[in-house]
Amino acid sequence: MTSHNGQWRFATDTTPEGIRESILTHLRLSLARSPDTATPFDWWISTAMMCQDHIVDRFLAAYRTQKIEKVKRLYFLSLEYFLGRLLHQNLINLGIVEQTKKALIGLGLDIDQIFEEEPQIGLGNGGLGRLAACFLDSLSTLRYPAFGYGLHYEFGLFHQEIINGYQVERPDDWTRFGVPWEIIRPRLSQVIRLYGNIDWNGHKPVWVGGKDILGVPYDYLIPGYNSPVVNVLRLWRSKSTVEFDLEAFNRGGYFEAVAEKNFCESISKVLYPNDKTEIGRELRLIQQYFFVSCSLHDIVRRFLKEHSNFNDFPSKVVIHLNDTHPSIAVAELMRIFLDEHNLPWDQAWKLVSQSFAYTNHTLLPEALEKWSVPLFERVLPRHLLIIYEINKHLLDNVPIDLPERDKIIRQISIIEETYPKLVRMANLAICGSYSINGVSSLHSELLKKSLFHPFYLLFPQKFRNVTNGITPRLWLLASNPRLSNLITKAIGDDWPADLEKLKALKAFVSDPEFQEEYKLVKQANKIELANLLKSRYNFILDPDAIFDVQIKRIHEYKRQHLNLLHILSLYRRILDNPNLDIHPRVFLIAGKAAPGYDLAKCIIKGINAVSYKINNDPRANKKIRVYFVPNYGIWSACKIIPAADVSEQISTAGKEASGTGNMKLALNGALTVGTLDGANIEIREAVGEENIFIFGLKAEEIAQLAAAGYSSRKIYETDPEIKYLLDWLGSGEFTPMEPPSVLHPIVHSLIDGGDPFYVLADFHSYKETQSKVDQEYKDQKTWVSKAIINTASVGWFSSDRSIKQYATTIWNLSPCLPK
Ligand code: T68
Repeated sequence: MTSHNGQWRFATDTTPEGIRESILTHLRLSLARSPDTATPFDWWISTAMMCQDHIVDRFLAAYRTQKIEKVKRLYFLSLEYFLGRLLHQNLINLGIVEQTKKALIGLGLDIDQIFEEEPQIGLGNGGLGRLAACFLDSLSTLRYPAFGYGLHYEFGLFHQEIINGYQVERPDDWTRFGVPWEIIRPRLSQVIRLYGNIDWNGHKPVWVGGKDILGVPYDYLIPGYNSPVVNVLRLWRSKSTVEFDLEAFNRGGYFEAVAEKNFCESISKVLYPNDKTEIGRELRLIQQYFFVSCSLHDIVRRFLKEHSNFNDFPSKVVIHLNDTHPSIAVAELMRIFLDEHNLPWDQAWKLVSQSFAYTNHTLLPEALEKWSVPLFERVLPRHLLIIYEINKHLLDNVPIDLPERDKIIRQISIIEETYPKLVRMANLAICGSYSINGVSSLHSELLKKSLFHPFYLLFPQKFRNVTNGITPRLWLLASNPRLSNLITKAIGDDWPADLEKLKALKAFVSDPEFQEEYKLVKQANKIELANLLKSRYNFILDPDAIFDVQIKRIHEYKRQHLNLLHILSLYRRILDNPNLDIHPRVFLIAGKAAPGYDLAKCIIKGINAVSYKINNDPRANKKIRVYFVPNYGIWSACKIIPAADVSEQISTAGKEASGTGNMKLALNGALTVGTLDGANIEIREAVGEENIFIFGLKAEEIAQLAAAGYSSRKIYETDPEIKYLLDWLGSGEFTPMEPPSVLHPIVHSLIDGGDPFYVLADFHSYKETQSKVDQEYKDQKTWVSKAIINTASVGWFSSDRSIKQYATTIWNLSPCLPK
C-alpha cells in the first residue's frame, strides 16, 4: 500500500506542515478519500503511510551501505513476533511525534485517538514473541545489520472474552482492513517442498516427488530510535503454486486443485496458541519447516549476491534460533549445501556448525519439541537422513574414556529410542550451534546443571548467558508519558538510548519535591487506569488503593492460584474481623490460557468466581477488590504497568526462565513481590534487597523437597488454614449457579494432584510477605523512595544491553552506518 509517488517528495520534510501535507496526500492519492468523508481509520492509515515514507528512505540508505560494504548480518529466526501497534513506536523512533501531533491537531484530530485505531499485531503468545519484537527495536537502534524472519499468520493470538467467568476464544483477523506497513515482494517468493520420497538409485540419495508450496515475503521495516538504520522483518505467507501452473490445474480437476490450494494456505493460517506445551501436530512441523526453508534460501541467495566463496559464510552470516522452533534449520542448511550446492559433507557441516547460535527459553520438559520419526520421515524424508548422519558424527565423537559414556550417548542422541522413535529438536539445535544461551543467570546455570548437562560435559565452551531485556522506547517512553517527562525534566533526555543513565535518578530518591512529583505521576496513572476500566468493564477501582498486578500467561508454574489463595485468606480474615487494619488493595489479574489447557482455564474461572463474590460483598469490598482484565496483550500491558504499585512475580523457583514483565513493572516503579526465580534474582541485585519483597523456596530447596518426597496432602491435612481455604474454594460457595464441582480441578491438583508447583509449600511465606507489603505501603514516603530506586536501578535490563551482549560475545557483529 506504499505509494511510490508520494515517497520522495515528502519523506524528508519533518515540519508539522510537511507532515500534514503528506497525510493529506496519502488520504487523497492512496486511499481515494477526502477529509470531509474520512473516518478515523482512514486518518490512521494515512498517518501510518506518511510515517512509512520516512522509514523507507532510511531503509534504502542503510541497505545500500550494507551491500556495498559486504557487512556481516544477523538473521534472527523466530516463529513469533509480538509487535503490538507500530505507529506510536515508529514515530518515536523517527523523532517526529510532536510534529505529527501538531499536524493532526491542524486537521482537527487527536493523535492518541488515531493511535487507538491501529489493530494490534499479535503474532506471538507471550514473553518469547515480545522479546523478539524488543530485540528488533534494539538491533536497529544500535545500528546492527539484521533481518528478522518469521511467519505471516493470517490469524494471530486469539482474542479472549470472559463469559460467565469462563475464557472464550475468538479469532484475531488482524489484516482484515489492510496493513499499511507491509511491503509485499512477490518477486522474492520461494518454492519449498514437502513429503515425497528418496531415490537411492544414483551415487547419493535424492529427494523426489512431494508437494511444492510458495512462500511470499511480507516485509516490515523496523526503524531504530534516533538511528539512521532500518532493518527488515520478513514474514512468509504460504500460497499454492498451482495458481501458476494452469495446465496442472486443468489436469488435476477443479476440486482437487482447490483442496490443494487450501492445504497450502493453511500453513500460515494461524498461530498455535500454546506457550510451553508442544502438541506434535504435523501442521506445526510444516509451519516450522516452511518458514525456515524460505528464510534460508533467501539468506543463501543474498550471500551469493555479495560473496562468491561459501567458506566466507560464517564470517558474513550468523543465524540465530529463537528457541528450538526453528531448529530444523540445521538440517535444512545442510541439505541446501549438500544437495543444492554440492558441497562435501565435512565442509557443509563446518559451515553450518559455525553459523548457528541458539537461545533456550524454558526448562519445562513439556516444551521440548520432539517429533515422531514416522511423521518426520513422511514430511521431510531427506532431512531425516541428514539428521541420522549428523547424529552418527555426534555420537562417534564422544570420547571413549568418558565416564558413563553409554548414558551420555543416550541423553545427547538426537534420536530418542522410544516407540515410536522421536527426533529431539533441542539436541539438534545444540549440536548444530556454536553457542547456546539461557535468558537469565539462574536459567543458564540450570541449563548446564540439569536440562543440557551431558552436552555441557562435552561442549562447555558453547554455553553462555544473556539475560533478557525490554525496549525502554515502548515500555517507558510510549506507555508512560508522565513518568518519562518527569525523568527527562530531572536528568535530561538521553536515557531512552542509554537506559543506565537512569542511575542519575538516585540523587533524587530523598528529594521531597521529586518524591512528590513521582507520587503524583503514579496517582495520575492510577486514576487514568481506573477510568478506563470503569468505562470498558464497569470495574470500580479506588485510586487510593494498592494496585497489585499479576499480568502474564495463565500457567500453573506462574501460580495465579497462589495469588488466589492469598486473596481468599485475606477475604476470610476481613469477614472474621471487620476492623482488620489493612490498606485497601485492588488485585488485577490478566492473561490468556492456552485453549486446550483445562486447568489454566479453570484458574481463570476461579479468579472470576472469587472476584464476583468479593466485589459484591459490602463487608469486604471497601478493603479488597479483585478484577480479571480480559484479553491481556500489549495494549493492556501499556495501560496497567504505569499504574501498578505491586508486581507479582511468584513462579515456582527454577521454572520461569527469565520473565520480562518483572522488568517492565520495576522500571515503572512497581515493587516486586517475587520468588528467587529467573531474572527476579538479578533484579534483586540491581535494586537492593530492601527494595523488593522476596519470599518462598529457592530452586535448590524445591529440588531437595522433590527428591525427599513432597506431600501436599499432608500439608492439607495438617495445616488448618490451608485446609479451610481449599475446602472453601471447592465448596461451591463461589459458583452458586453452577455445580459445586466447577472449581474442583484446582483443589484436586493442589491436594491429590501432588501440587506440582509447590503452591502449598510457599503459601505461608507468601502470605507473610504480603502483610509486609501492606505495612510498608502505609509509610508512603519510604514506599515512594523505594519505587524511585526501582526505576533508577533497572536500566541494565534494557534490550539494548542484551543485544550489545549478543552482538559482541556471540554474533561477532559490528554496527554499520549508512553513508
Ligand atoms: C518465555 N517463553 C519464558 N514461550 O517463559 C520467559 N513456548 O521466562 C522468558 O522471559 C521469555 O520466554 C523470553 O525469554 C515463552 O514465552 C513461548 O511463548 C512459547 C511459544 C511456543 C512454544 C513454546
